[in-house]
Amino acid sequence: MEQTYLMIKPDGVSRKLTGELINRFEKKGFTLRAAKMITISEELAKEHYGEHADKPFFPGLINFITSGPVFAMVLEGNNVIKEARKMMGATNPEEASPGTIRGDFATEMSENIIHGSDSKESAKREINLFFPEL
Ligand code: RTP
Ligand code: MG
Repeated sequence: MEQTYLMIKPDGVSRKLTGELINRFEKKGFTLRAAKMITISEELAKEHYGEHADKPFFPGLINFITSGPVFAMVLEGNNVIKEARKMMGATNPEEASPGTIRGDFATEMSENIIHGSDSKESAKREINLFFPEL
């Protein structure tokens, strides 16, 4: 069964959206396989977002994602990588449709509530990075 890596970002955790978001994914029919609350080190953040290392927003992104606890999850189900991304909505909340997580709960790109793996390769890499025991 397909698995993806999801992470409720520090803004989502501090706004107490963790339960609401888990609820959405479970109601959809996906299974929570693993979960933990962690504060990410700078090193892990840079590894996770390595593909963006050369982008101008990288320092701000690293600063933000390490600014407080995140809720890290492995979610399992049919086509879950793509479906979870659909449920999250567009990266920029201004473009995210109502009904999506970013469309419903965020207003700006820098604080967009949740991360989700964008491909099978990313999912494998990110699950290994955050849940090496699985
Ligand atoms: P994520 O990795 O966090 O799930 O988000 P994503 O796939 O939808 O978007 P991605 O392109 O991977 O970007 C990672 C995060 O960097 C911030 N970002 N800022 N132009 C910008 O200012 C810009 N572009 C991206 C966002 O917070 C995005 O979630
Ligand atoms: Mg991404």
